[in-house]
Amino acid sequence: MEEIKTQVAKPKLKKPKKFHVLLLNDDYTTMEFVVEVLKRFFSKTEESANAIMLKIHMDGEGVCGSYSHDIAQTKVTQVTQFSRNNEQPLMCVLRELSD
Ligand code: TYC
Repeated sequence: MEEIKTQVAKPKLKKPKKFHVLLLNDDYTTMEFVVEVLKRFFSKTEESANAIMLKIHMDGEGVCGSYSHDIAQTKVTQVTQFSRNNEQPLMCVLRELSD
């Protein structure tokens, strides 16, 4: 009888990468608008939205949340569209997290 050889496949799953969504400071976007963005798109409370906005204002940038690539990219698109619709130059960007 012919011998049947089987091999066990190595697991090929990699840990999904995470991406930070950041807001960048500028001189023109109003503080009120940034707080509204943080509440509307990142589910922040008034208090934490204010703290994050002030951190961005002081440091130049700040993290709003971390997500899978698809969700992070959707947040960037939505925030950018909302900002342009409201004539605000606010910049929202994606940054890959090193693990
Ligand atoms: N620097 C802005 C101002 O003084 C406020 C601001 C905060 C703008 C955070 C952008 O991501 C930002 N009106």
